[in-house]
Amino acid sequence: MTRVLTVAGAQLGPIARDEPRSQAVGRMVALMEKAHAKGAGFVVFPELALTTFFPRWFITDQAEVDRFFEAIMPNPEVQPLFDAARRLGLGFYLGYAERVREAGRVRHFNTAILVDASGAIVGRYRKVHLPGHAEFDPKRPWQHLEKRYFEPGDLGFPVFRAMGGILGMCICNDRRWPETFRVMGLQGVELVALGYNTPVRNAVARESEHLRMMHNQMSMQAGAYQNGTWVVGVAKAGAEEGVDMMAGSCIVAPTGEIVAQAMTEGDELIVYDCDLDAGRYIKETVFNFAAHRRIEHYGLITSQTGVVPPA
Ligand code: CDV
Repeated sequence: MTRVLTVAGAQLGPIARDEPRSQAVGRMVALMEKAHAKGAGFVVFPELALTTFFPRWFITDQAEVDRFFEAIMPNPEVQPLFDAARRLGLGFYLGYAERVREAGRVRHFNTAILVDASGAIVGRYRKVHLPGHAEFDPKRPWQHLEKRYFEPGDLGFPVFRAMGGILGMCICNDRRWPETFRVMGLQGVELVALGYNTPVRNAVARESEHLRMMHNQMSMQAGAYQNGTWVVGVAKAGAEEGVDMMAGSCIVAPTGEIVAQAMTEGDELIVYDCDLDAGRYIKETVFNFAAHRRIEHYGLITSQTGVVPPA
């Protein structure tokens, strides 16, 4: 018996700085309805899907920064997403800026949640690999201040039994780090959902658009193949507040092949029937971890961050 989960990647076009949550949520519910009409059971939205990608601005007023964050999830403005999940029988992955009071202080995370088809939050992930910088950088045409506005995630890379399979999450820059996928691979992950906000151009170095798209795809394809898992990568795309954001949302099979890909830079749905057992033969042969991993040689990966060349 096959375990097929029909998955939709719900790419979003740009969201303006002053676009109200209700408008973005309305666009997302429309995509959920389309996904349902195409038989999908799970929808993946981008990173920070409810607002514009605000880390591109240096903002000193914390109250203004906090306007991009959600202090409660769900809250009345995003409730239509949860209602649609229940009404349509659709699970979803949602990236958003999380503001939470924990351990007696206010904390800020770049977060994704997994919501099941009953509209219940069944998983949470907080972005581990925060790119960019913490102070204003005058050399950049736009800023990337994730290290200013967020703390690194503190939940690791958990996986969840949901939607009939073993699902994991990561967020944007995480996809470039093989450790992200391997930690989930070691928990038997079958589908990794991820959202991204990636500028088409490199803010600090010369790098062709073609190369940047290649790196985007290559990271997800390698993560998929090396762990025998589906990967669903979904963009916030198009010209957002003067910065061109990469599109190319895609669904990658456990073989590493891209099986569905967005063609536009706007709101667009891609759909594929993902057989959650399709990666089993990879997990049992070339990437049979129990048979082939040599952990006695991997110590540097968890004991050292930067490069230490030989003397
Ligand atoms: N939102 C991101 O994490 N973006 C990074 C950019 C800055 C390179 C990414 O890895 O796509």
